[in-house]
Amino acid sequence: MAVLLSLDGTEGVSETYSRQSAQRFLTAASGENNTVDGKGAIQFGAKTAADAEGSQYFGILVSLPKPTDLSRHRLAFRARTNHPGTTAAFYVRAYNQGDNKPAWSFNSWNSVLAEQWREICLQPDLPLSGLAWEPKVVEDRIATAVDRIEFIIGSRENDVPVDVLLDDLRIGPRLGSLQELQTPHPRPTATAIVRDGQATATILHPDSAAGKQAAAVVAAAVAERTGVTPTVRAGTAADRSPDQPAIMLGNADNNPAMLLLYARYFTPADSICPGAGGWLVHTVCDPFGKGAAQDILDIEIPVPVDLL
Ligand SMILES: [Ca+2]
Repeated sequence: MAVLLSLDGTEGVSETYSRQSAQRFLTAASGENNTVDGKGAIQFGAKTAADAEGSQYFGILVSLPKPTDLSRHRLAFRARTNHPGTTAAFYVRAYNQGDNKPAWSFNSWNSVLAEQWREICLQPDLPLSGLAWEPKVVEDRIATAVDRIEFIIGSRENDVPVDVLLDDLRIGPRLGSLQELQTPHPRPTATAIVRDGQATATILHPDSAAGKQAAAVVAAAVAERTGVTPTVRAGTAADRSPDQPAIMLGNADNNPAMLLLYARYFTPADSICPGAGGWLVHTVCDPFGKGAAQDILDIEIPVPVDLL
């Protein structure tokens, strides 16, 4: 994601809601635990009125350098509060240039702000960080020329402190959702491990004498059938999401290359399953979405456990 605003200070920031409150503040925060990017953060807050009836809100508007099309994007920023017990509400809204009604609006009354910094991601229709999309507020407006973003905090309690610190506003491409899927991902039925006289698959084995020996057996079998010997080496954590087909030996407990596949339930192979004396061979087709039709990432997992 790219930095949209580094939110270092109060330049280009104006107050909204309860502007007449004498007990509110807007400042540039800095120092340990008060900034994430190390260049300062925006902090605003207030002490709520002692005699108010109903909810009290305090907001700021942050100007963007130029109108920005958010319709195909998501936003992310860091936020925290010094008063998690009382800063119950958090709203974020985005406005198109020249329009005083929001084209994006999210809210939560569930105390999403904590004392520790957390990342908040926003994308219409996709609840990412506990803030709900507000279709009735947005109506039919599309965020194609956003020139300012509003952050609002609120409380239903009287005579209590509320605040928020905001830092490092970034923009990235919007995430796809299940509702937008047009077709299922293609399911390849074959994977080339040798193509045009070149090995396309690497054999990744446990870093042990038994692992090395097992890999040599598999490499020899490939060479016998194709005339090409694939690269053989110990699997590492850097191999968890390989770009090319791989033949992985062992299991998640003795081959670090398999940890991500295991964590995502693509393979059950660990020291319990299939267990001593058991074996399991299976293929995982393009588990990380990196393969095109002819370049499918296949992971084959021969697990002659007794050999390892
Ligand atoms: Ca900053």
